[in-house]
Amino acid sequence: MTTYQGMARAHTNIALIKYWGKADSELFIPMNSSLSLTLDALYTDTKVCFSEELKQDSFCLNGEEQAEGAVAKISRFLDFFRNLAQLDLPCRVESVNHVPTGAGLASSASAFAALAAACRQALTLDLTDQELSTYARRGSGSATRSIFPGFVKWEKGDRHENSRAVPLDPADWGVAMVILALNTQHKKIPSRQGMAHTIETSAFYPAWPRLAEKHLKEIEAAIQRRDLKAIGQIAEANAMAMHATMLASNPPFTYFEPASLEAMDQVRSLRDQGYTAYFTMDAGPNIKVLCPASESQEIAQAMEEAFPEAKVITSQVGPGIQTLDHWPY
Ligand code: 2P0
Repeated sequence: MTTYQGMARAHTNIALIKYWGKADSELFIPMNSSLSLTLDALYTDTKVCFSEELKQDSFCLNGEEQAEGAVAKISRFLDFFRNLAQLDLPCRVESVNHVPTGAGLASSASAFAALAAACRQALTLDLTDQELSTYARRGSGSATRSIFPGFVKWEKGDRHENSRAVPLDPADWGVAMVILALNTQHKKIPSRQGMAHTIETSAFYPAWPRLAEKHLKEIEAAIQRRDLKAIGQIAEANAMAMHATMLASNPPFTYFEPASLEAMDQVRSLRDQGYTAYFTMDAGPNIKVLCPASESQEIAQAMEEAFPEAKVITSQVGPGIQTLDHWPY
């Protein structure tokens, strides 16, 4: 019986320079390069088993068997690896997402990075981490960056092979992030759909790739000199610029909710009190606060007091993908 098994863990990442818009939606080539911080607190463990004993692909997430649509998406992704290994075996995929339930933080970034790493291990594929990031990208753009630890750049490239992640800095100099999960009931627009609509209709979109590339140069210089204040200022400006492109689309839409705006105010007020705290926000209402690790507990406490309904998660910087030698469940 031929069976190939692999297990891997990948952590999620939060973009400080955002990816918003695809130049090629087939290949997932982005309109601009982006940059993120990998987080320790949120991750996905994934086990794959390619076997001739199986009849078809299947996918179990957090102990729940997934429906046809979700399996089809996974199957298309597995095909990249089956093609590389030149084999045609069905695969069983099991994943456990370590994301607090109901926090509105479910992420495809750690999911596809873990799946790609598990496939590489199972099929003993001769792929570097950088090459692996190009495959992770084909599952979800943000997964490209979850292959590496710390501050990671996703170079946009112009074809499959060169749209890849580059590790910039392990961020092991006291960087942290406090996540304010606002857990609202509002149904969000999937980011894939949101970015396509923004490109098609937003009068502000043409300015976005240029601004993002400028922010990227500035933030890379700030990372190099370990200037967390400058990193935070650039990240905050970049997030707001991305959200502005959506406000200027037609019909307009936004991920801002009243609580998101209140949380931004809270971060500004923490700054007034002397904290080095800067926010960013993605395709949902949650606010993430970049800060020094030494201030993260006090910032988290202030957030908990201001938003008693929310879940507050303090995260250190996360590692890159890891293979697992046993399945911890
Ligand atoms: C980012 N986001 O850079 C940006 C900021 C959301 C806002 O990457 O279509 O789930 O699978 O490539 O990666 C979310 O988009 O989209 C995202 P697809 P993805 O983190």
